[in-house]
Amino acid sequence: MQAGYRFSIGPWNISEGADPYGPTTRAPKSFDWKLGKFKAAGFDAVMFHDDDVVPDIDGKSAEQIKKEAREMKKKLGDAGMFAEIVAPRLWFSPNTIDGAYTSNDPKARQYAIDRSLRTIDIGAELDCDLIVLWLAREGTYLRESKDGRRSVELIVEAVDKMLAHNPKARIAIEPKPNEPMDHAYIPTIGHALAVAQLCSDPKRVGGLIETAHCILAGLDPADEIDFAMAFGKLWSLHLNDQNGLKFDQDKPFGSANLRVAFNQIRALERNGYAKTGACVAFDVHSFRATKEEHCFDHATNSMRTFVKLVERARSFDEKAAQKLVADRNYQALDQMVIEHLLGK
Ligand code: XUL
Ligand code: MN
Repeated sequence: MQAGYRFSIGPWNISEGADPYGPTTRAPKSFDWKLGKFKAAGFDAVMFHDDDVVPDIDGKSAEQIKKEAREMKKKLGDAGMFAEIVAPRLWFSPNTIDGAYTSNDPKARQYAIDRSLRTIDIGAELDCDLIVLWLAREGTYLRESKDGRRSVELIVEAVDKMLAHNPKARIAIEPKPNEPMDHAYIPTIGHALAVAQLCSDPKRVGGLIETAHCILAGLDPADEIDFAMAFGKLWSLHLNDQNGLKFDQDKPFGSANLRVAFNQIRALERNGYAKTGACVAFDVHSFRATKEEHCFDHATNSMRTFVKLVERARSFDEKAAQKLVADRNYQALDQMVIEHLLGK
């Protein structure tokens, strides 16, 4: 814990550098190797996809899945860490080529729900009640292929089944407007929280905001954080950065726009995010050109930048800023922010 915040990271955040135009550039690392890195860097928690905990999950029985989850729990406990979230990886399987909960094929929809319930079981074994849904393929390649209203109803139906499966489970929807789809059905936190209201137990449905996803939606992530926190519904956070409207870059936090990063920290600070007990996670990836020996630097750098920006947020002269606001002197306010970020 640094600056009062708890930090989390996922095994997928140490990646091998493949992109759609070329193969990997770094060797894969084992989970144990990654866990050692996470701990040494001061992370408190690990984020998981279901098959990060139980590889080849589709071929395993419910009992086997729980057994392997218990083994992971022990491994985490031995490292003094905990599981922050578990997310069903619903976008890899041949069953979900055209979507998971919103697929036009009822067998695909059933597969997605069954797998989500297994994810909740894994969470229970890990003592982790927070289930994240990144609704990767719940959208369309072309709009005429699905019915938007029906899709919302199918998502609500799926979430309701998850809520009924385990009364402790909480669902955090991670919105993203595009990629891999042309358009996704739950593009912003406003959409996610509206869906929560349609569910059988709205109190147990909230959100996870990712910087890059907000920028891809043309929104300011600080406003999205403020919005979710006004509802008490920001249950996790994926900080990273994104240089404009292109593929999801997952750059190190603050890498593209330091001021946007600063404003996200200000939003977390004014809303008391740290006090809610929720974690700050960095959903970041190395640049493809990164050498093997630097394959975790993007994560430790993100944490460093975060802690330094917390200091910048706490030392910002709010009184002076408020005076400029009252005087409508936004020119001076703008320069004050710039000079504060530049330091002495
Ligand atoms: C995809 C993304 C995912 C989720 C976890 O853009 O952010 O890594 O965070 O499933
Ligand atoms: Mn994410």
